[in-house]
Amino acid sequence: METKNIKAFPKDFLWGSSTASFQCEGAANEDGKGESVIDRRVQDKSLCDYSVASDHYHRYKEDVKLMKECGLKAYRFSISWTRILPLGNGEINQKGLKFYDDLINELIENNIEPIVTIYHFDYPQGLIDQYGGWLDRRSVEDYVRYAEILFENYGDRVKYWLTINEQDHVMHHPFRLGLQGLDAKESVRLGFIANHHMSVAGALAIEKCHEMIPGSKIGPAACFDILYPATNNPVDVLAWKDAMDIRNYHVLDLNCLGEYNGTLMKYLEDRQMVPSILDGDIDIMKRNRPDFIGLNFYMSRSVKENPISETNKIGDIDVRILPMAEAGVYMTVKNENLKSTLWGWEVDEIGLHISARLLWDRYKLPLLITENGFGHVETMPNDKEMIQDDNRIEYLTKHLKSIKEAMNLGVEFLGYCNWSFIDLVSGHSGFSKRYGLVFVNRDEHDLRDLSRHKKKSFYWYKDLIETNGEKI
Ligand code: BGP
Repeated sequence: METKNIKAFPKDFLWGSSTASFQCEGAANEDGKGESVIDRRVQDKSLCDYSVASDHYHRYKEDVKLMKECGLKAYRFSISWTRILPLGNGEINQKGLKFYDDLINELIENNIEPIVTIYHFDYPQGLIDQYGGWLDRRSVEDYVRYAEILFENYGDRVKYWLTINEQDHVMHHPFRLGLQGLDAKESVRLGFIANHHMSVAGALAIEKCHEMIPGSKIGPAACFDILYPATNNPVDVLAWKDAMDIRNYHVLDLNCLGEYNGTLMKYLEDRQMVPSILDGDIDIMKRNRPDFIGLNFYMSRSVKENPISETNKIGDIDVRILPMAEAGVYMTVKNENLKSTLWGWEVDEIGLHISARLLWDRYKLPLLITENGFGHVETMPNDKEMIQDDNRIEYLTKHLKSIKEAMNLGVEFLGYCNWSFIDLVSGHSGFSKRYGLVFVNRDEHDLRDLSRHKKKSFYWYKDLIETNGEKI
């Protein structure tokens, strides 16, 4: 609805920007870093050279200087588990600890609040080799020990923590679990086992964080690509409700309520996919509620019914990026009302407004936008020019407006971190899909000079932060 007297952003709003370790650091084999599932997957450099990424490991001072110039109040980054523990458990690598110690000090000296993601996709290959990683219960203990090391070493300076980035993505992408060559159905079944272990591990990390760092705030970073019913036919609305419970709410229900929702449990039972839940697991999750929800938002999707037939049987799953369709549950269809990015992501700022309100109604936890951004192809400008990324500015402006509107209706927000500060390696599309406020001069294979160049959106964001979002 139209509302009057839209509130201003709060004075302590965390205007920030995000990255993740493997996507920006590079130095994949330096200073004792161990191998992660990402390193294993990208040994074949046909897509892109990840081992250098944006070279942030060597240029972090220059990058923090740019953050300072932009006026960032917060920087969300992830710690590479295998820099700290090369095998995922066992010996600590002091050089890895030192890198993040230096980065955190640099941020604090520049009055930038560090927001640390404990684990963002780059799971230790060593734990896959030892016992199969998240599929084994031992993964819970190893994750918690790793988190404790971070709390012990950085807790005096870091107050904001994120447990796991996009647990729902990890469980649906076999390569993030170190799995290969499985059929879709089996990988979904194993994904739910991993999901349970991640949920318990995340809850135990919340417990430790609260014990070890008084006044700290910790929560999950969840991807919530909101779904819409494709039509007002009740069968499509019902498919939408099922898909929301099974695809969108299920991880946050575990993280924030300590519950397997009823729809999900029935779905798992019918497919013989209920993971083993030990006595006490539900209690661990229930008693360790996060302080906020980190929300990664990029797009919406639309769904319709997907009736069972002779050729479309229960358990049939179409795995492209995520399970996009399931026989007897739902199928994803194009939304003709929305424009898409070059990668087919349907741009939908109103979807962010609706998501924020749905999450607030269900969990009553403040939101911290941990990712939101526009991926596009951009080329190095000549000396006197600047990249005119007006499309990115428009995307970010509209999404921030939605946040303000949701705020006006009572939703609490701690801050906003766009994805990403500098250009970095995309999760699926190499270096040609750029999100940064700062251009990094390289392409997929030619590393060029990796120099940094401020885009128009950098100056737009700087101005916005200076005026506390007044122009939104
Ligand atoms: C999120 C991930 C990020 C980032 C982003 C954009 O799912 O948390 O790591 O990659 O999506 O996705 P992509 O790089 O595939 O465009």
